[in-house]
Amino acid sequence: MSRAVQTQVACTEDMKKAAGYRAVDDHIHSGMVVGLGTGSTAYYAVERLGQKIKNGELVDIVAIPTSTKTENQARSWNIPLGTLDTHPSPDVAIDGADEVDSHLNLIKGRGGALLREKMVAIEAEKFVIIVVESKLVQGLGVTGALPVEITPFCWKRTMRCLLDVEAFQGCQVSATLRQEQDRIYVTDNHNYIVDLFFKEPIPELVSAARQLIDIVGVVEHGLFLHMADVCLVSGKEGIRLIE
Ligand code: ABF
Repeated sequence: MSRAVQTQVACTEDMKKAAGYRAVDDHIHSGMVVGLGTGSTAYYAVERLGQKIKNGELVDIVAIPTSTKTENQARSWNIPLGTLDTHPSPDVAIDGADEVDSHLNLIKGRGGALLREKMVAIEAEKFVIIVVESKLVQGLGVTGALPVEITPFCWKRTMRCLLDVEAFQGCQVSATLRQEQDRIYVTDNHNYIVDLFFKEPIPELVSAARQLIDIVGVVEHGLFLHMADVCLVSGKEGIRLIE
C-alpha cells in the first residue's frame, strides 16, 4: 500500500471513530436500552459504550446487537445484552449506513446485517446514523449495491422476481447472488443476499421498497426510508449533523 493510500485509510478510520464516539457521548445515557449496529463505523460506537460502562460513566445499560459480530464485540466489553423480546422499545439505535441521501433515506446491508438492523431501528425511539462524508449521495444506488435478503429456497426464482419489480422498469438493473470466498454468503438468519446494481439512482424509492417486500421469498431489503432521525457525518473538518 502506498503512503498516500495508507494516510487516507488512517484518516477514514479516525473519522469513523469520531462519529462512533460522538454518537455514544451525545445520545446514550445511563438506564437506556440501546440498539447496536453493525459495521466498521458502528464498531467504534460499541467500543465507546464498552469503555464508558467499564469506567462507570454509564450504568444500567442494556444493548441489543444487530449481528453475531456485534454481539461478540459487545460481549468482549461485558456490555449487558438483551433482545427485542426482552426489551421491545430501545431508547436509541446507533448504526452505520452505505448511502445516505439528503432526506436521510438510506441504503444499508452491504455488511449483510440488514434484517436485524431494520428490526431494531424500527422499534427504537431514536435512530442515529453515523457515517463518513463519502457516504452522502444525491440519489440512492449510485455507489454500490442495494442488498436484498431472501430465503435460500428457489433463490433463482426470487432473483428473477427482483428484476421484474415494476418500479425498476425502464432503468438498467442487474442482480448478483452474494458470494464470499467462492461460497454463497449466508446471513446470521441463514438466508441469502441478492445485490441489485443500478446504472442510475434508484427511481420511485417508496414504490420500490413496497414492491420489493411484497415479493414472496424476500425477507427484507436494504432501503431504510424515513427511518433515521439524525445523521452524524464525519469529515476532515469534524462532525456535522443532518436532521
Ligand atoms: C451496517 O454496516 C450496514 O447496514 C452497512 O452495510 C454497513 C456500513 O458499514 P461501514 O460503517 O463499515 O461502512 O451498518
